[in-house]
Amino acid sequence: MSEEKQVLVEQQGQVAVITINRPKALNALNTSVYHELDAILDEIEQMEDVRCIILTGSARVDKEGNIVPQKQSFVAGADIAQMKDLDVAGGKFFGNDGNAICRRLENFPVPVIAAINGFCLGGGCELAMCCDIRLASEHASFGQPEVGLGITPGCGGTQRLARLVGMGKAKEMIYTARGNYTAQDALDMGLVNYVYPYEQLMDEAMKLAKQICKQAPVAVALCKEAINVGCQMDLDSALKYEANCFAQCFATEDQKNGMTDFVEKKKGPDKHPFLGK
Ligand code: CO8
Repeated sequence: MSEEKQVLVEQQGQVAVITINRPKALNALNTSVYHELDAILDEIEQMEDVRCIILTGSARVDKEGNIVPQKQSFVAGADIAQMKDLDVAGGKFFGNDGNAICRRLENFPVPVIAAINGFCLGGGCELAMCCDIRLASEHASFGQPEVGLGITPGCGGTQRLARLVGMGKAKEMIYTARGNYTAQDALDMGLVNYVYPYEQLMDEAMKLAKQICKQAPVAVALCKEAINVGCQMDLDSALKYEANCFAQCFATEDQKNGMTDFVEKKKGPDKHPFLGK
């Protein structure tokens, strides 16, 4: 019998939905999840015309086979059982593996939306923070519980959280190890963009993804690059970087068609679709 995949991918039109699939361990991240995720990103690069990714966690069912929204998990952290016996070299290896995949996702040439359907803790919160946009179910909970386990965050938590929510809130979350920040708390601090009832989360993520898919894909990719790279620079250098991205768009058919359609007042079926050229 073939082993169950720990990461699943399904193409729905121009959207690839990636699902971390270890529901019995609340989708905790171990080395094989990282490697499977990496392989799936290779696969997506080969897929025809994927313009957006949604990343979510597999649903957990109770003994009666029901999905209880309060008990769901996006990713409840890195796998504590796997980390328990690591030494310093092992810790470095594990951390490097996780960091490499998070960085790949962060710089992937199409936008990634995290659909946070439940526990979003430790390495799970770090994974979500690599995504471009985060949506949460109203029962999701957030936290960086690492210091309660005797470790620091190891996959960008000390860096991306501070950049996203400010140093004060990041330090509070990390130093207290509280794992029960609510979706509303996450919304208030800017960690997520929107909160939806559990049942609506994937539909809303898909709606947002489709809205992105309708835009000129080269321009979207260049916006992602300009924001990610520019935010690490001083403003003058970042503006030069943006100007270069802006200029590159004028080599695309999508710019020619998009602007011609506007000037000629073409709408609906008369309008050129954006082809990513
Ligand atoms: N690792 C391994 N197994 C886990 C994890 C985890 N992070 N979280 C849950 N599980 C397992 C449980 O052991 C349990 O397994 P079993 O059924 O075999 O006993 C199963 O999932 C279900 O969990 P619970 O019975 O505990 O479910 P509850 O609904 O009662 O509780 C909680 C849910 C509150 C989420 C609870 O499971 C919990 O506290 N989990 C741990 C959360 C945590 O501390 N996360 C941070 C981990 S450290 C980390 O992420 C460091 C990141 C560093 C990055 C490294 C770079 C790669």
